Amino acid sequence: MSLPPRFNFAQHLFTLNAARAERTAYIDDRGSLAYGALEDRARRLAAALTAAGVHREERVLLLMHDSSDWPVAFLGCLVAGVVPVAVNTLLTADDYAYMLDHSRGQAVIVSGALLAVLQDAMGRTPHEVRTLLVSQPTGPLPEGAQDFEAALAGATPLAAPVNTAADDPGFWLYSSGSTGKPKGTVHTHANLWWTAELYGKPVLGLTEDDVCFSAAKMYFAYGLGNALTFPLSVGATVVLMAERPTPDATFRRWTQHRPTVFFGAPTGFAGMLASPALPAREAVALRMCSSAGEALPGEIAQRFKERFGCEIIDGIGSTEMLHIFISNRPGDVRYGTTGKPVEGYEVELRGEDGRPVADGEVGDLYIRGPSAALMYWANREKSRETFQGGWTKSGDKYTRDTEGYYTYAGRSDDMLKVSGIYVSPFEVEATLMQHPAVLESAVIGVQDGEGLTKTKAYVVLKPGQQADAQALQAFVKERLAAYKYPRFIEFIEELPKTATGKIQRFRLREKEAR
Ligand code: 3SK
Repeated sequence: MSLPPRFNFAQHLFTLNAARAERTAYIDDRGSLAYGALEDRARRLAAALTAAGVHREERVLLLMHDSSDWPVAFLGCLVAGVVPVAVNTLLTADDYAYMLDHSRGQAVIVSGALLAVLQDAMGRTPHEVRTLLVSQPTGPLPEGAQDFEAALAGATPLAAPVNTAADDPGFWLYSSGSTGKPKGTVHTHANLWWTAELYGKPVLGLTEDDVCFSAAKMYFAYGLGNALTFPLSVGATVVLMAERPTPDATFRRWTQHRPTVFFGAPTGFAGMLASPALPAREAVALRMCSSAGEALPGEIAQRFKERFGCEIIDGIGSTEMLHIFISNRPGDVRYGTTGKPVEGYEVELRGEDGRPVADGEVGDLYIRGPSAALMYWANREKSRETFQGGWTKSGDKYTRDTEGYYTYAGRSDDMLKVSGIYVSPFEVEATLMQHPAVLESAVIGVQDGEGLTKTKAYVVLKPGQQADAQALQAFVKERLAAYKYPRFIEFIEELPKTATGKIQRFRLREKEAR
C-alpha cells in the first residue's frame, strides 16, 4: 500500500467520487449537499482564498460549527495548498488569540455564531488577520469581513489543485498537554489517506450505502475521520449537526436521517441510555457504533447491544496519530478492553527502563504507524518527547493479556479525559487559585457510578474566607472553556504533601477509592 509522491487529499476524494456527483455527501441542519456540489464549492473557496492573497502553506483558522460549510472550507484549503487549522469551538477568546498568534493564520473562516468570540480574540493579539470569511452570519458583518456564501458565488472554481506532495503539511489540529500551551499538531495529506485505508475501510467496513453520524465534532481528530475522511473515502453520506450532542439532539437525527453508523464517546452513550426519550430499536437504522475518547465500560456497551442489537466498537486513537490504532473489531468485541492493534500499526508497552513489559504488566503505550504527525509546530522540546524516531509516545498506560487484547490502565501524565476531551488538572487548579478565597487546590479524576471519569477539586480556603462549591464552579467556567469546570468540589483543611511540599495527588485518589 503506497501513495505517489505528489498527492492532494482533496483531489483524491474528488476523483474517487467523480461518478457520484448527484449522490448526497452531507445532510446538515439546512438541507443536503451532493458530492458534485461539494467539489464545486471547495474549488470556489480555493479560488477565493488564492484571490484574497492567501499563499500556499500559509495557515487558515477554521472556527466553525459542524455544517456542510466545514468540509467545504477544509477541502477548499487543501485544494489551494493552504493549511487549515481546525479549532475547538468551545474555547475562550484568550485561547483563540494564542492560536492566531502561534499559527500566524492569514485568514479565518468563522461561523456567524462564533464571530463575537473571534473578534474578542483578534483584539487581544497584535497578529493581523488579512481575510475573514463568515459562514452563516447572524448579523451585520464587521468591516473587511466577507460572507462565505458571497465569496463562493463570486469565485470561479479553481481548475486544478495545487500540486502538493503527499508529505506536505496538510492541516493542523491543536492538542492539549498537562502543562503549557496547546500544541499545533502538523499532519500531512498522506496521513488522512492512511487513516481511511488502515482503519475506516477495513475495520469499520464502511460502504457507500452507509449514513455516518458523529457526535464528536469535526475539529477533533476523531470527528474529522468519522465525518469526512472515512465516509468520503467510500462515497457514503454524512449527517452533521451544529448543536451540542445532547441525547435529544442525537435521537432526532437517529430517527429523522436514520444513520447506519454512529460515532460517540462513553459519556454520550451513558447519557443516551439513561434518557427517557431513548428511541425504540425499530425507530433507528444503526448497524454499528464506534466509541473513543475514553475507555468504554463494558456494561454500557452490553446495555446498548441489548437495546439496539448493535455493537459498540471501542478503540483508542490520538490527535498525534490522527485516528484509531488499537480497536475492537465488529464480531470480535471483548467488552472492557480496547481490542487489538489495527493492522498497519505497531504497538509497544514499555516499562520505566524503556524495554517492553511482559503480558499482564502495565507499560507506557508507544505506537508506530504511517499516520503519525510530522511534529508540533515551533515546539522542538515537546516534539522530541512525543515523536521518538518512528515511535509516538501516547501518554497512556496499558496492559496486554495473553490473547493480545489491550486494556486501558490510566494516563502516564496527569491529564484527565472528561467526556472524551482532555482537561489539564493544573490549569483548573491555577484558575481556582485566582479566586480570592482559595489558598490552594488539587484536581483529580474520580469515577462516577457508570465508571466514567469526572473532575473533582479538593480546595483549601484561606483562613477566615468562605466560598461555596457552586460559586467556585462558576468562577472556573467564566475563565476557562466551560467543559473544564470541576464537577465535584470538596473543601479540606490541608492537602496531602511530601516533605518537600509537593502535592500527593495519589493520596487523594486513594481516598476516593476507599
Ligand atoms: O480519543 C481517542 O481515542 C481518539 C480517537 C481517534 C482520533 C483521535 C482521538 C483523540
